[in-house]
Amino acid sequence: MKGLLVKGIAGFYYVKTEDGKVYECKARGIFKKEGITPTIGDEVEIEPLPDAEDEAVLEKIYPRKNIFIRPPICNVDTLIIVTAAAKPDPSFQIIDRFLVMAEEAGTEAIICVNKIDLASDEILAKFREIYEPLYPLHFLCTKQGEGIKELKEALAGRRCALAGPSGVGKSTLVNKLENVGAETGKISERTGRGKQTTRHTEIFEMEYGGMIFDTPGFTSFEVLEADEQDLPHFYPEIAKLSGRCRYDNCRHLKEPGCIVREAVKNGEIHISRYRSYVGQIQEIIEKEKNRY
Ligand SMILES: Nc1nc2c(ncn2[C@@H]2O[C@H](COP(=O)(O)OP(=O)(O)OP(=O)(O)O)[C@@H](O)[C@H]2O)c(=O)[nH]1
Ligand SMILES: [Mg+2]
Ligand SMILES: [Zn+2]
Repeated sequence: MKGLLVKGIAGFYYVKTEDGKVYECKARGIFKKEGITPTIGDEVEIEPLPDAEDEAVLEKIYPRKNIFIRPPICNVDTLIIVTAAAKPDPSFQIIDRFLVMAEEAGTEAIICVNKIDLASDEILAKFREIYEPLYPLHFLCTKQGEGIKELKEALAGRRCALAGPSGVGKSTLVNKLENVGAETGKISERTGRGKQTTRHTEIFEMEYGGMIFDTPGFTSFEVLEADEQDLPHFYPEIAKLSGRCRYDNCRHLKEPGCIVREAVKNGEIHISRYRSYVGQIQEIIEKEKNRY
């Protein structure tokens, strides 16, 4: 029977079949031997156990369109990067890292700035300044349902994954898109951060068509698989200038004749984005150095 892996907890995989029934599955040993981990979003083949109501064996995983390591999900059409305008304060660096993840996986990316009820005009203007030229940008007050209708329209028919730090309102957003009962939490008074309310990734099917993956909040990342040469391609505004620097292998750091740095100076590339790029490439260089 064909199905969709919607949830995985402690070695059990929950697979929803076409008739809407959910089976609790164990994976065949062969996957482990081959180093394959069943992943949320996988399209799979299951074999129900003869003497159990809703238990089955996960037999086969169909080829994946893409896969993310953290959060571990696959077959994503659109990555919805959620940030709060305040509480917790936004980090452009974290947003840029998620954007690189999306570029790397070859998915679309949408940025949602939530909690605009708590935001200053300055911060909203800053979001526009940095991201409007690059990616679709939605401003939301999820609590009051503001901006939800437009977002729904943009997401119809797609498999979307929510990504963003704890407490920005991902699960609240899932419930606003459709009341599916995703668990939500409060912001800590003391730290101003979220409390990691969502522990496990889960897929919710939406009535307007499409599906949403709710994921736990992430702010730290496994350093990219990407190497130095790849990273510039994951910043579209840098990729656009590809091949125009004096040196072919320009990393756009301190090399003379660098067109990218020129573009930062004259405002064509936003300084905030360039800072994220520099931070990431330095991290990659550092990591590569330590490998030898
Ligand atoms: N003021 C305001 N608060 C909001 C808004 N949207 C969500 N919140 C609140 O933010 C808090 C955190 O929301 P969650 O939906 O649990 O956040 P999350 O991103 O799922 O967090 P994790 O599951 O920990 O990753 C809750 O108290 C929500 O009520 C909004 O638009 N405005
Ligand atoms: Mg959550
Ligand atoms: Zn350069």
